[in-house]
Amino acid sequence: MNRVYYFILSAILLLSCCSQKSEKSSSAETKPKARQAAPDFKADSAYAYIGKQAAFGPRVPNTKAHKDCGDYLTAELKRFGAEIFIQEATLTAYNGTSLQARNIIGAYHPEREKRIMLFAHWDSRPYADHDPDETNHRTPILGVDDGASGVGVLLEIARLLQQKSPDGVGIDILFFDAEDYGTPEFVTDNQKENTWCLGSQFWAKNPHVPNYKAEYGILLDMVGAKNATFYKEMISMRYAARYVDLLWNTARDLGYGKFFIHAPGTAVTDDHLYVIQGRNIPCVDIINYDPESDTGFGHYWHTLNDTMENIDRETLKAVGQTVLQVIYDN
Ligand code: AHN
Ligand code: ZN
Repeated sequence: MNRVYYFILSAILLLSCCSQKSEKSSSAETKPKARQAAPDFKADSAYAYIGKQAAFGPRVPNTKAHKDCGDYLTAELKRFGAEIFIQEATLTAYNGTSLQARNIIGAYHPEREKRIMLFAHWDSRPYADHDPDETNHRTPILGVDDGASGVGVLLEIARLLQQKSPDGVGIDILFFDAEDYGTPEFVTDNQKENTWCLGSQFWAKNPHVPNYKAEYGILLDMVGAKNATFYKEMISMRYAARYVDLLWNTARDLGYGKFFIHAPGTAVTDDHLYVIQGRNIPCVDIINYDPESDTGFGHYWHTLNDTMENIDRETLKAVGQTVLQVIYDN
């Protein structure tokens, strides 16, 4: 009698356990996971912040436009309630030029241990060295997608963070300087390494907080162009695959799968590399990659055509909403 009883009991337990399990796994396969509420990313607002930066003109280190734009970005982060850290440094360019550079950092809940860092470069390139017209190769670019777009998306995120911060995690927004002063194509006798990303290289050696650490980082580089495609950048895949998947799966669940392509891209030397190497923080580079083009980037890349005309609110929305969802889901 007892044995029968136990047999039936264990059979019931086993069955209920199995049915629960299969229910769980099938829902995970078919339905997107339940999401935390994230604020609504306003693409118009990001677009306006990009236009503001573009209106200064090219933001090349050692120019008035650069200084004025740096002041503007600092004031905006302050207005959005972040704790501000300014890092000023004299950095040496590939040709020996001393660059008066400034990394601009805004921290939300700086007291929290668990952190996520969001970053972009705010300078623009001194050379249109990929312009179809060779006489433009030494002319500075406006850097609207290449620079201003990532910063514009992060300013909109900062505005939303002030209204409602995600629970249990502190967010740091970092605007790195002097990313785009790397050795130009027309210089052939100087192929020194590490001439790009000077601001992030400096920060990685001298973080704004001693022993700074974050769980992971997200770099936004060229995130505003119409019909942009974000492939899974190779350095990000190597060092931060689970965060790449988190972002790309979230984008798909939110309906932004046409921008976030589930396929590998190339490896790009970008600010994330120095954050990974210098601080051992896994980072993802969300960067517009065009597998059809010669450079791998948009047709306007490092040309005088990197202007507001290429910027599309739909792309800004896809990137901004995806990043927000990931940090509110944390
Ligand atoms: C190089 O072309 C070495 N790096 C691409 C990173 C970059 C430049 N992002 C914007 N401008
Ligand atoms: Zn560039």
